[in-house]
Amino acid sequence: MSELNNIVLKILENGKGILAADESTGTMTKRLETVKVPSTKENRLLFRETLFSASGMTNCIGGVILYDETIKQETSKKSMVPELISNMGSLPGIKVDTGAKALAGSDNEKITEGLDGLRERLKEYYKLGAKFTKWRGVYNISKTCPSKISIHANAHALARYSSLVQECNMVPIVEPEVLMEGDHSASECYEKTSEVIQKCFDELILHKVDLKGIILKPNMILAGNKHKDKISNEEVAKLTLKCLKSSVPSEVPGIAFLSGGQSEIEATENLNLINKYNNTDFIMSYSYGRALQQSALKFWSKDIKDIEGTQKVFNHRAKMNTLAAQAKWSKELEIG
Ligand code: 5MM
Repeated sequence: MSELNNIVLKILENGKGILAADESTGTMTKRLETVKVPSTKENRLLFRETLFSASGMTNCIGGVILYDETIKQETSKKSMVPELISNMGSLPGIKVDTGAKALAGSDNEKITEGLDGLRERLKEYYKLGAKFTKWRGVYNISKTCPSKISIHANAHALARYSSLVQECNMVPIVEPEVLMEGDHSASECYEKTSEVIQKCFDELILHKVDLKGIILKPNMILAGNKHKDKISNEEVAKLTLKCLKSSVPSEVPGIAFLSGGQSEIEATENLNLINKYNNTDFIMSYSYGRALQQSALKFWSKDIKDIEGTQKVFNHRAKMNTLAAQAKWSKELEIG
């Protein structure tokens, strides 16, 4: 088994998932503003260190995606953040894209940037302890979107990124996110997500990426948030499985979903059903940002010194999602 495949299996073993704590400073500032905490370097570190040192990290969180600022920070106990994560039994990872910018030749669509100088940055992150990386391509659904240009350009960038990451002995997380914003139906989401994922794999294969050494981070199949009808959780799970079964090559060892604006419970319940009906060989787990941090952030904002209380809230969410990754979650477990 390759070294990269071992890393994937370690991150996703026994229902473990990924904590996406890679919000750029702009996004983290928005998150902190919603709970009225000033977005200083110190506060961003304090919240993140609180989560990274929680006991739930050891049994539930196989990997943490960091942002450039965080991977270079020193904790209150004077260790570097990646060392803290490793000591908790998890693996440190890093977001390496530099954000989604306006895509020339297309209206209202984005292309993710960050390939220039990437090889050098990867070497630096590897030295800082990163074992895996993340790059997110973002697509919206409308009458004309995602356009062929956006599907092609983002797939190409994801493949060039993945190939460079594997050259540096790290696992690339490949994240093509079809957004849930809009009035599209679930079947439109199904169709567009399938097209986007298939194109990503065409490019990954063209660029000789070892598919056994990647993690795919897709969206679930949902109706747009402005669509008149919501589909049931059972339908979400079945459509998501159908889409991935037909679009993802069987060599891929693991899939870790993004939550994409679903509520915490919805993201957990859908993951549980996906695993209940999983008729594939893929490990199906989570790589949640908001759906792992929302309640903890709200609790923490009331008293940023209440480390223990905040960790309790986070541990609960991590445990619920790890149970869901093994189809062992039920609503009753949420109480108490
Ligand atoms: C944690 O948020 C990441 C976005 O950061 P920026 O937009 O600031 O670059 C994002 O890529 C995240 O990893 C995924 O979308 C998953 O997060 P959610 O909240 O959708 O589970």
